Amino acid sequence: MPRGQQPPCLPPCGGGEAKDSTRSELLKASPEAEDGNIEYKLKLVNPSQYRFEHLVTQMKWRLQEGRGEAVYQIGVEDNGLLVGLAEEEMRASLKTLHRMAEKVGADITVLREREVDYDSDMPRKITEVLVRKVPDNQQFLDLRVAVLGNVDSGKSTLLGVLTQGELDNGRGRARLNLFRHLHEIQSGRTSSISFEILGFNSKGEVVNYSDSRTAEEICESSSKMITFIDLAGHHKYLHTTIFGLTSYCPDCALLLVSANTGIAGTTREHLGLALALKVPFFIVVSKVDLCAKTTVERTVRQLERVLKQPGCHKVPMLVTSEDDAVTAAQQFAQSPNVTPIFTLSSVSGESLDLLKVFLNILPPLTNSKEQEELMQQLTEFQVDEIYTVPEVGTVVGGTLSSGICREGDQLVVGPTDDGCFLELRVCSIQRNRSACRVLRAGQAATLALGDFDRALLRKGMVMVSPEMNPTICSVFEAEIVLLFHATTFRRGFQVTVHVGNVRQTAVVEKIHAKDKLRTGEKAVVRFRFLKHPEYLKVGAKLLFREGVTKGIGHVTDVQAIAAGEAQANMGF
Ligand SMILES: Nc1nc2c(ncn2[C@@H]2O[C@H](COP(=O)(O)OP(=O)(O)OP(=O)(O)O)[C@@H](O)[C@H]2O)c(=O)[nH]1
Ligand SMILES: [Mg+2]
Repeated sequence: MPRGQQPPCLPPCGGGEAKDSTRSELLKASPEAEDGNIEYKLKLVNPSQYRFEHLVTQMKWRLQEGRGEAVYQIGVEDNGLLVGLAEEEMRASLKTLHRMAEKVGADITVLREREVDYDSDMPRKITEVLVRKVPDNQQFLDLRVAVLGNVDSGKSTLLGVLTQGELDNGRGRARLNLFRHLHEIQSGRTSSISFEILGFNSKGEVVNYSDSRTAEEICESSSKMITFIDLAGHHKYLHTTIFGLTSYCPDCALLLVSANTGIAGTTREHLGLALALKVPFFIVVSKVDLCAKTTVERTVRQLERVLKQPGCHKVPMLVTSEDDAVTAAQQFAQSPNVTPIFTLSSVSGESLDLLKVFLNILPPLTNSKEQEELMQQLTEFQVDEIYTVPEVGTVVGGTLSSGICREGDQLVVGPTDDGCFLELRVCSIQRNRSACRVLRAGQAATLALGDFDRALLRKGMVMVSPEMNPTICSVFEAEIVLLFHATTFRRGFQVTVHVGNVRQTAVVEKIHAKDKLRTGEKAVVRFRFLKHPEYLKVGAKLLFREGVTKGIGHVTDVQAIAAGEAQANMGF
């Protein structure tokens, strides 16, 4: 179901606001949506062979809608009436559900059971079941989560704890495996972008380095894989953090806030980035072991206040039980405004389980139709990192933004400084350090390019199918909002522009219909890249900054240039 529609999931029966709800509200969920991955079933008792086949087909369709995951709510009528089933009927229904899942090769896990009380002597229950099947052409279901938050809020530590399976000692032990540079180990500060993986098997159990030695082993045992993108909290590395958020196309972001400091340092800035880039996010309040309950509550209240402000328009949802975590995952997937808030500790492990329940159930946030459409398009891979690997040669890391990429594909990469695209061959593909033959739109991977000269590549380039004929430009227009500028923003001003994985200094050539801009004002602005042309698409989200100056917007026009004309166009 497309995000933004009314969530059809059940209202929570324990905790939170549900306690205040009247009984009639509790007994009705939103009617079942025709598309989407949630299916209501009143009962599934002894179906005829014909009906069973129909149920199996329907399950396949729901799984396809949820890109490998579906939720069945048993005991609920199509119109959302929470009727409930007596124990015997429920047992028979779950047995049928098992048979259906077996037939399609899926696994099922009971998410939760709840009683509906109609004042009768016989207790009736509703059971919510997660059905998961890794699509035949995929190794596992895949979700990317960017991790944001102020310096020292505990981002790397939380990821260390989740992915290594051992608690932290409060002095930085858990984050040690995540650091990539010596200076990071010495300072305790993340300066680069690192990727960490957390798997879940078909039963919803965590698969991480506590019982697997290598990433390959984790991939092999998992049916769902969460890739966390650990970003830097320090202001000094904001460019890298923005790059992580704009170029790796995360499904959602996790914003970490330390319980003892509350919103501090770069928290607001990171929150603003997620809002500007329309990346849905949830919040984890960490370090609850360090402070009194009242301090944790104060931080949560502060967050709730900020989230509800007109600029944010979010609906905060505090998660305090497993039941809340299930509801939060479903509502978060269906409405971009719902913002779950977890409170936990990476040292005592308190409430870490709730976050794991949430992550296990959280479905991919793009729906199957969008995904299908992206896969039909021509191949386009964003180059985010470049390495040289001994005995392999040049390797690029990045994300396939559209189409499909196979081992052996011939692609072109560019634009070079003079606006050309160069031919190359994809020798092999790896995802999460394991070999993979086919890459699909939305997936991140590393591609080995054999002896292709590394010096010809740079971050921000694209590798596309030769038929694409990509438009490149050094001059483009964007509709922008100036978020902050100390004085006035005028022609001749230079800023660092971020569009997807493109990051380059550009000069403001013209502000349409105005000669200057002040904080909060909107305009269409013409920019010119200073170094080399870039591949940009109309409609792409744009972010720019220079010192305290900040702005966001989207590309409205590109002045396309032909290959080879670039040098002249850049004024060289
Ligand atoms: N007591 C306690 N300490 C924690 C907790 N989480 C993290 N820490 C400590 O907080 C310090 C900072 O944690 P990091 O994980 O490096 O913070 P970060 O957000 O990754 O910081 P940057 O990468 O610099 O942005 C470390 O000394 C951790 O041991 C927690 O839940 N409780
Ligand atoms: Mg860190």
